[in-house]
Amino acid sequence: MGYMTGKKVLILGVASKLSIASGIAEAMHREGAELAFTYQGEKLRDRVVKFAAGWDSDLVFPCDVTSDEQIDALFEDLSKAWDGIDCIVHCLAFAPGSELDGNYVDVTTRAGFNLAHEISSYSFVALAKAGAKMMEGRNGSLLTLSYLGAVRSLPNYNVMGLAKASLEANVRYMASALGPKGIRVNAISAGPIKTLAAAGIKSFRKMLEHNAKQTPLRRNVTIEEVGNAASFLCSDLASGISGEILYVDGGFNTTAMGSLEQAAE
Ligand code: NAD
Ligand code: 0WE
Repeated sequence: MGYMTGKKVLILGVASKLSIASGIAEAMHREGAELAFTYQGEKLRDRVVKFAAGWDSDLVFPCDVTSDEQIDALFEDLSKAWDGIDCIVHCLAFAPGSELDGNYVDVTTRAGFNLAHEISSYSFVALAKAGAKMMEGRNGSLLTLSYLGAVRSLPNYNVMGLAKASLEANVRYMASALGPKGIRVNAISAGPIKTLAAAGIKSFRKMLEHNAKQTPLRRNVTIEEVGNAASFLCSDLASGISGEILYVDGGFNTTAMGSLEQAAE
């Protein structure tokens, strides 16, 4: 019997089979969890319905997190199928593409800053708020996905770095606020992975190559590895862990000079 047996998990952010959310769904399904999914915009609907069926789920709801109405409707609809929710997995982010390319000070705008923070950070607490009633009394947990750009600067990540810094602070404040109700709140800070969100980024391939060479494990991580860590963090095996940012990055964040293997003599 899998260690997620009996858990009802809502996963936001499946857009393709490459999505980190898909790696998480795969691992949680393997461990016996019951899953529900959301999609952003009607264009993605049929695709997510198909993926959900592959994980034995027919619970698929629209949710663009910029809309309070859609967030409320999500839990209203889900409550007709489930008597409660054990976990919410927040696997989404957005900043305008034009602000993820070039000099941070030059390309950042008020509108882009606000949108990045709204979608990538505010939405996490908004979901916790709207889902609180369904999560009551179940020792549940919330999980989100972050990136090292929250705590270090790197080329082009720009305003997304600030949004992830806000998201990580959100994890700590939500952990404090929801801990008394028995709800744990954590994040995984994943190494770079080629997903749809990454496909839109200039020189992502070059970054992946560089990153692999500078990582202790000498390779990049996979959505399966993130999925396994996510499944653990959302399970009762992690009952003592809250407010934590767990790095699943092959050790990249722990080194100061990476590797000298590529350096010129
Ligand atoms: P992805 O493109 O597969 O997923 C991103 C998801 O965000 C999509 O499903 C998209 O529909 C959703 N989304 C965007 N705006 C939304 C909105 N307004 N409402 C609802 N959903 C919205 O890419 P991914 O790489 O799997 O990204 C998932 C998470 O992982 C993000 O938080 C990302 O920052 C994080 N992350 C990614 C990497 C990486 O290298 N790929 C590394 C670390 C963390
Ligand atoms: O969080 C992310 C990417 C999130 C993302 C991606 C896009 C591309 C398309 C947010 N918004 C958008 N907007 C779009 O229009 N990652 C951790 C992956 C990522 O993105 C980078 C990275 C890494 C790593 C951008 C620049 C530098 C590194």
